[in-house]
Amino acid sequence: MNEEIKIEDVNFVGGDNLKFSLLDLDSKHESQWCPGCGNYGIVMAVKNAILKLGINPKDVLIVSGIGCASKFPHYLKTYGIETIHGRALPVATGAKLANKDLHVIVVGGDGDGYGIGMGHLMHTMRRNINITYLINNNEIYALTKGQTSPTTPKGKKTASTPNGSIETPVNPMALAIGGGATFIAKSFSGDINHMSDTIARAIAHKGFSIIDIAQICVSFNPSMNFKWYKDRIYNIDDLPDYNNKNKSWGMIHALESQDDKIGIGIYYHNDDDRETYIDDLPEDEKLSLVRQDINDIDIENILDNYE
Ligand SMILES: Cc1ncc(C[n+]2csc(CCOP(=O)(O)OP(=O)(O)O)c2C)c(N)n1
Ligand code: SF4
Repeated sequence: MNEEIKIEDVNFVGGDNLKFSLLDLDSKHESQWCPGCGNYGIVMAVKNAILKLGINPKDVLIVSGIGCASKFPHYLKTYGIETIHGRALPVATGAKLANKDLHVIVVGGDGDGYGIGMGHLMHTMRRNINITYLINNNEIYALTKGQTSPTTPKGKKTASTPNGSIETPVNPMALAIGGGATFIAKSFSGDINHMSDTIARAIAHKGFSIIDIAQICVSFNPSMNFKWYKDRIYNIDDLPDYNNKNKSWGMIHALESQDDKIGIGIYYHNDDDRETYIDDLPEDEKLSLVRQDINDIDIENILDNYE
């Protein structure tokens, strides 16, 4: 069973906390991603985060939807499940409720999370399910070859908008603050150190954590390349009044961060924001449901009601 992780104990720069190695996390599956895809860096960062936190890979479950990003579970030697487009969060919620000792990490694209899966995202945030959600946001539907997604910038020409998108994109950080997530961050697939540190903090957070990762897609969004991002990215923790405990601060800066100026960092982080969903479930109070003895449970009375 996992011990609770205390983020102060984590040595982010050295290797003192390493109990496992990168080899322990290597799935040996051949990659189906394009050379140069930002998803490679994100896999590396998740591995780094798991190692730095000293988590046993057997205690990790990675859940995804469908899309390029959703091939993620294939490339780490942890438990993993590739589910249905937009449905990763309900599956992850069920897994966490059944076994609260698992570190559940959900990974998917912006179409998966902010499009078809948006309803699930809102309810997972308000319930404060203690899982981590990574959205590999390449601002396009990549697997299906380049249609507009909910984060595609207005005016962008795509396979489905040959004259330019006429829709206003979702602002992920503002959405998450409004939705009640209790750890909200933005990172960049070209900055492995930033992602590793942010993902480790998100996993260690008690509550629902979401990281929107600006992800390079060299094949279907080639104009938004490494240099394009580097010219626009700034670190929000360099701002003189940085205060990630204050939702209003986070919201103001989330609304300022759009495609011409992209602020990476933690917008909001509060372990004491409110109870997690499982904290309010008496059945889950001591032992995970999967570890509880069900031999003495008699459901005959309940079943009788349905006769
Ligand atoms: C229910 C359902 N609707 C539509 C699809 C087709 N489909 C597969 S992946 C995808 C979108 C992929 O974009 P995104 O989620 O952003 O991930 P990416 O491929 O960019 O990583 C769509 C529409 C599907 N597989 N299932
Ligand atoms: S199409 Fe884009 S997102 Fe998909 S594997 Fe290739 S580079 Fe990555």
